[in-house]
Amino acid sequence: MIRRFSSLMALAVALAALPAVAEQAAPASAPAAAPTVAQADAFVAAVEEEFAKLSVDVARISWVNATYITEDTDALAAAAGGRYTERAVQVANEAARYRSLPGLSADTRRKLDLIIGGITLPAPTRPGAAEELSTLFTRMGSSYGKGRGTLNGKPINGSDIEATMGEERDPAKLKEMWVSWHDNVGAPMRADYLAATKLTNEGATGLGFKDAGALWRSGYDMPPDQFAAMTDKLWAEVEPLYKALHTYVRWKLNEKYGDAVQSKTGPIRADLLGNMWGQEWGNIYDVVAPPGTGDLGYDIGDLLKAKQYDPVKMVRTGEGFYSSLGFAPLPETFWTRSQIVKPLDREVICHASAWDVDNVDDLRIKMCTKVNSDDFITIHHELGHNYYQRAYNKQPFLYKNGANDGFHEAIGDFVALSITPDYLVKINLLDPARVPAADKDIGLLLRQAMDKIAFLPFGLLIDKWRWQVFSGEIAPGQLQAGWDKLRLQYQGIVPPVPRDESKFDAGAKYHVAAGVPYTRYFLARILQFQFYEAACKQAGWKGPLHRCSFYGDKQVGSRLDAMMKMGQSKPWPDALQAFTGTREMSGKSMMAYFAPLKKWLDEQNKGKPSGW
Ligand code: X8Z
Ligand code: ZN
Repeated sequence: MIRRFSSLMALAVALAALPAVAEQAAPASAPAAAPTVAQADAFVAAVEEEFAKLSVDVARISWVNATYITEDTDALAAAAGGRYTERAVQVANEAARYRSLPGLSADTRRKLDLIIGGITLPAPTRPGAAEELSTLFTRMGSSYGKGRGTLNGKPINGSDIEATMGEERDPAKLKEMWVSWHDNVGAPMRADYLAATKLTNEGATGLGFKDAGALWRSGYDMPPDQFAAMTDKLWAEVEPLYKALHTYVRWKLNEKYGDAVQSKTGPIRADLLGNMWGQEWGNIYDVVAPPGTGDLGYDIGDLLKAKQYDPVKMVRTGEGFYSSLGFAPLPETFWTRSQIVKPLDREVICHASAWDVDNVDDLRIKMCTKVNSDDFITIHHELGHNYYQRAYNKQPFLYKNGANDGFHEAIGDFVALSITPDYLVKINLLDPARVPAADKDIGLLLRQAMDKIAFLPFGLLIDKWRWQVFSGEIAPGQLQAGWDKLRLQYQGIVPPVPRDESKFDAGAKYHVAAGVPYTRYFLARILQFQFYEAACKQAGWKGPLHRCSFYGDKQVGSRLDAMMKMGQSKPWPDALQAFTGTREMSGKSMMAYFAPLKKWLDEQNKGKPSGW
């Protein structure tokens, strides 16, 4: 999650506009008839000035709410968010009147589009609607933050249950955690979610979009339908790899747990995959490791623990990677203002996020870091947001954003692909004698695929579900059935117990509760391999792609900086070209990275049941 004009509203946790500002300091408003180009330019400039200020107030309220959830901070955040959204919708409506003016500069046209399409959760203009919508998302986000499941009948908080799902192997306990989390966190949100959907749709149609899904799909420098088609095309490119992984993993789970828990055919039971949402499966690598050569000889979490890393040292290590590329150290305030560990004395939103509170250099992360492999990667992910934010901080306000939201999500992951065994040796985490030899390449690739490939259908289906809910294709009485259907269709997984419409499993995923779009993560999973392949080429890497680390490569760093500095000032293909030389998003780099694994999986899968 990142904080900026558009995603502020996506978060819906604290969007402030001082009411006096909203009413009095309106930017040059559009005249009733025949506005001029000069007026359009002045309007855009005034919006940028107004929102640059408002966004800082919002960010501060939002930060306090997310790191100290109480009735009071919820109320403050909801009210502030409501005022901000109300004002954002007002200026979006004004912007619409300038949009088709002949003779506009490319920048003004682009900025008008960003003003109109940049509101992720727009509200209808009628009085009270914006605050109502903001209250709903604040409540759902905070409920998520305060959510508890159970383990052995005892309450367990969100960050603990998330980590335990990765470690526990007893199917009865996994089932208890899965069911309790989904029942306790998701189901109670159902009515709020429906109300919020209705309001968001009304807001989106008021701005001229078919529905809120079309609005969400409009932020990619192409028509919404074309964007949907592009995501399907990308999925088709990588789907064979997912199918092969699914076949292999199901077989291994059946070997481990037996037919009564995981059958040899059909879908995989969702709670057996080492992750609450079945979105990344790397935590069960031990269950699927190739016989003989599967033991990689190290696990990042174990290495960190052995060297007595604490969360702050993990973040310092992440910073060290970016420094090695030539980026300036994080500001001192990053260290004093970030939430790196979970506070013991209050409720917070543990789901990781990166913040840029003053739109310049007040960078922060908010995590409940545990010393394990997942959080080591997540730190690099969050820092990627922070370095991106700082890189574009000289852009005008409306361009302080990723080339598209997938780019923002891809930077840190792309960097983390460089966490190879050789890199771990360089930073003194791994003993050189324990660097896995070439015969472990399949194991290394499989470990990566369990996180990277497994995620793809999940990354796609979350918004397929929301797009269908927004469009009405999934009816209000079918939220759960629609969710289960997509989970089965794309991921080939099923809940460990039957679900009915009193449940609301989608709400047990943070981004649904908080109203944060998710297709960005699907795009990022694809893009990060394009960035990585390009960086390794720039670095002159000769060996197998997955062994490449561009740690310390200042040339890669400066090309990355050049792309990130562009912010959202140009259509995303321009940014992609600046770093990779190509203008197309494509699954080819990802397929190239995993090519040896695909071959190996196909051999393993011979004669095994495939599909579900
Ligand atoms: O939400 C995140 C980041 C914050 S932007 C931790 N991610 C997605 C998720 O956790 O569901 C990163 C990977 C996918
Ligand atoms: Zn992120």
